[in-house]
Amino acid sequence: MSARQAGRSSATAPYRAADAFDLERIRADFPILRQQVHGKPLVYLDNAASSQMPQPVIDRLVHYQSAQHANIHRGVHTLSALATAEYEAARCKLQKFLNAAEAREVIFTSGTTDAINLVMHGYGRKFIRAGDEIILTTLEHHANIVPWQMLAEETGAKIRVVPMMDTGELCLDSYEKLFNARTRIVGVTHVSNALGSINPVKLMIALAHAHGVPVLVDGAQAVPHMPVDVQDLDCDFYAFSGHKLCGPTGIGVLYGKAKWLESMQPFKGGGDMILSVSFERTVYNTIPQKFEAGTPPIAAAIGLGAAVDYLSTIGLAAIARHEHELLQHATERLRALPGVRLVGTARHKAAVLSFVLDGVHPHDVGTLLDQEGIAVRTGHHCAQPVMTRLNLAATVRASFAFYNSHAEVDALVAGVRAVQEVFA
Ligand code: 7TS
Repeated sequence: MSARQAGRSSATAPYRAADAFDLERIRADFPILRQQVHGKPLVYLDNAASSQMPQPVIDRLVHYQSAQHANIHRGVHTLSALATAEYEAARCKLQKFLNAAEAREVIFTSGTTDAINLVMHGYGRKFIRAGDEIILTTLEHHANIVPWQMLAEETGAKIRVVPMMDTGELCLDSYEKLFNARTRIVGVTHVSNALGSINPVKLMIALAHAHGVPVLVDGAQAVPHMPVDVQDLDCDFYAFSGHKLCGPTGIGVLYGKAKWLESMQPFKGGGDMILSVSFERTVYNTIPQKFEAGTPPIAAAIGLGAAVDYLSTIGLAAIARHEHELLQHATERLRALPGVRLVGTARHKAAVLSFVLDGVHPHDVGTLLDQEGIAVRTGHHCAQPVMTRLNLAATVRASFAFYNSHAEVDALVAGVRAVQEVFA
């Protein structure tokens, strides 16, 4: 018997069913969704920027802070041992979530940006020299462009860019032709944050490996929406953020194959990342500690562990199915409106719908939708090369999560029609 059948309030019974997708029960787990904005029920469609946190994750953070907090890896006292065990247990949850071969391949970072910068410093500054080449794609978020530009400027390396078609799909023929003996790394986003295109990363990784080149996948927009298996993908690095995954801000993950992480130089120096220090010689710690200098965001890591537990209970496959239905519904309804142009029509897409309205600036659309309680993002989405390629300065972007409903999609469509009437 479910909690609801038993007459309990769904707000006090976190989602537990592994087999049935019960949207009402799921929504009841998210206190923020009960809010009103400008007197209207909140319709939160800015999940690509940051997702919301369910009560079990909030509760886990409160429990940690109220009963378990101490610094980790350094105290013999009980609380320090407990906090250390909980932090390392969170690492094991992330290992399982990604199907990484070993827990030491999971490095806690402050987010995707930090994880990519770690690869740039740890791998790039060690292995990339003048004249070497870095392959990126047009679809990258600035977080997977700017660090590599900094490295290119410092070393004299070159950046080569995989072009994109009008649909928002990468030109794979061109990708293959970019490889040569100087190619040192490929950086590719799994899912485009601006358009939602799902890139064929498994194929792209296999092609890179055929040339002996490692691949960094930016998974910030993929892990919240589909099952990800890093061993199946065979990626060398995989980066993502906790706050897009129903977890806290200030935490993220870099998965790296042990053979790379072991051969890389540390990114940040300090406590915990060393085995011994003298003014003559410092010996670095083994992985993962080698890449986790200083006191890490302990509570946030434990919160992220609780978030992946929560998502795994619902199931990423079920999440992907529900979000796909939402995306299809939104695509059909918005496409049917005269004066609306969808931006990004790749065959394989996840959870993101970008669009523009004839004669209305995206920022005006966002501001008017907000008056209706509807949260969307407008602008270039930190993916300016995508906008430039499509001759756009900005789009309106609705991005969905598993807790969104068909009714919320309908509210968005009604909101867009109301905006059009204002500007008619
Ligand atoms: N990579 C991708 C693909 C992203 O979508 C983002 C954030 C990042 C990297 C950076 O993540 P952070 O957690 O380190 O900031 N994307 C967005 C977005 O689409 N709207 O706001 C942030």
